[in-house]
Amino acid sequence: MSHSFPPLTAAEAAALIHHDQVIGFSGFTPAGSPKVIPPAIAEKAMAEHAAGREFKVGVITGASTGPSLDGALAKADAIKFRTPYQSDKDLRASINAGKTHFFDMHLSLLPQYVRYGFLGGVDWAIVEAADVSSDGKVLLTTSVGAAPTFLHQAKRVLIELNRRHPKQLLGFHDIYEPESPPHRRPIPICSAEDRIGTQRVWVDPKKIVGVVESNHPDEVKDFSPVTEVTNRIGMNVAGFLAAEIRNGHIPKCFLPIQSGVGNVANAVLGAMGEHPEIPRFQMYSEVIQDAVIELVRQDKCSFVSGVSLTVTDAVLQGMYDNLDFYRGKLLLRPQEITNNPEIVRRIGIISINTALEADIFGNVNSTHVLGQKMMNGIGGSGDFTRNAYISIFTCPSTAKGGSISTLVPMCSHMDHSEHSVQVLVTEHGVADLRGKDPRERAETVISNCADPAYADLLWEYYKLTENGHTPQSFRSAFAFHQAFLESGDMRNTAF
Ligand code: 0RQ
Repeated sequence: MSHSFPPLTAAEAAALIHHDQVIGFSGFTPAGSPKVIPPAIAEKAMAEHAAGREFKVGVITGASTGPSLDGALAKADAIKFRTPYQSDKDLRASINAGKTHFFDMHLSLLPQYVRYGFLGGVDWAIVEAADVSSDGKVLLTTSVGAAPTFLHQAKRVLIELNRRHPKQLLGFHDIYEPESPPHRRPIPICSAEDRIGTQRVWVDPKKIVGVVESNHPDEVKDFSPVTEVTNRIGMNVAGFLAAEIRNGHIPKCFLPIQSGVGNVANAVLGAMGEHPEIPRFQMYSEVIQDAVIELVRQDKCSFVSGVSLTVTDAVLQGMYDNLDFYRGKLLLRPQEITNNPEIVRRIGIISINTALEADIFGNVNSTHVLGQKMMNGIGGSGDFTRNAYISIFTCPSTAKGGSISTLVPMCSHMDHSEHSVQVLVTEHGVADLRGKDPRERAETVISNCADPAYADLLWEYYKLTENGHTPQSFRSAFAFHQAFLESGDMRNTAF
């Protein structure tokens, strides 16, 4: 072992954590999150509850995590508050039942919120590492997220040393934390592959209380297979971007791509890889999913900078067997840098994210099912959309077997406004909203993107009122949602 810190069992580590403390966990998506200490904290919580004592902790991470962290702690009712993003079904249920305080944040802002003390102090950083040296140099595993900030800001540190990850990961991370204003300097990234930081995070070794050994795989779920609908969405995005190259809006050398999370995003990337007119491209993205690795393998993607390697275990093992192939083609950075508005605007990112619903005027809801239930969170979609060279949102035109139209008169919750959303894409087509007024946008969205089962209803809504720059009817704006609540099907909408 290269370190000289006290070896601890997960239970011994959990015993050090007390009620009401705040923990910054590594991990961005399940990639790189600790997986043996959190279940032990959950067990401690259950024992404390059984003994009639309170036990809840504040949980801050880079983004979502997996069942061993969010799932175990939510099931144990051990989470006092949670930020900035989640996707675990048990945690989601607890949030939507009003039991867990969740605040949904732009991911680029999280590290500086912690650094500036907006969230109070951080008692513990619990960080998964591939290696840690006696002088406190921490080699992170499959994500960077906000781990450097947690390591620097926390009073005490626990390391989960995961032997699954090779020490040859050294060189795949680029660790850089900006100064706080007024001392902040420009972040010197002008191209996706620019390296500006260190390979490991340095932490004061006196803060490291102990090291817990682990051999647990990242808990990345398999993607749903590409369907006819997601494939058509992908082809529509690729076709739109190819036309943008042809008409000179995008330079022939192309621009870096950011792609969101989930099944739709995975399918879009696959389609881009196959389109003959899309040249070899770079990605400056957040989550590196399976489809990206395939694009790198095929040399369609020449370089990818991201926050996390959120790939399924088989894909990760394939990479580890051939790590030198990926060296120099892939870099993991803190979310504060990857999602940084300054860099997104400078390097001209084409952002492609998925919407839950969009309205005919181009506002987008990424987070709330029927305006009330939290799905995952805004994640990085706002960081990229607001600052992109071209911002694209994709979604199937319907959900839940056609009973929900994802295109509605007015979004039931709004994450991205008409001012930031430039292009909407469904399996039916592309609505390019740039340079259009609200009426033109509505006409384009309904004509090009709506499902035929809903187009007439959307036209009917649009024609309800002649008034105003944005023709809305207060009485009917949520008639689609109301019809779903009352009958389980938006096709029953009556104005
Ligand atoms: O539910 O599987 O139970 O049927 O929502 O929908 O179509 O599989 O989409 O997996 O791509 O996820 C927006 C959630 C999309 C994701 C969201 C139901 C639908 C299905 C999932 P079922 P799909 P995806 C940077 C970018 C925010 C964060 C972000 C997300 C389930 O992309 O969390 O963009 N984005 N980050 O049936 C009710 C609707 C619905 C609906 C879909 N209108 N009403 N249910 N569904 N539309 C990366 C990071 O930030 C980490």
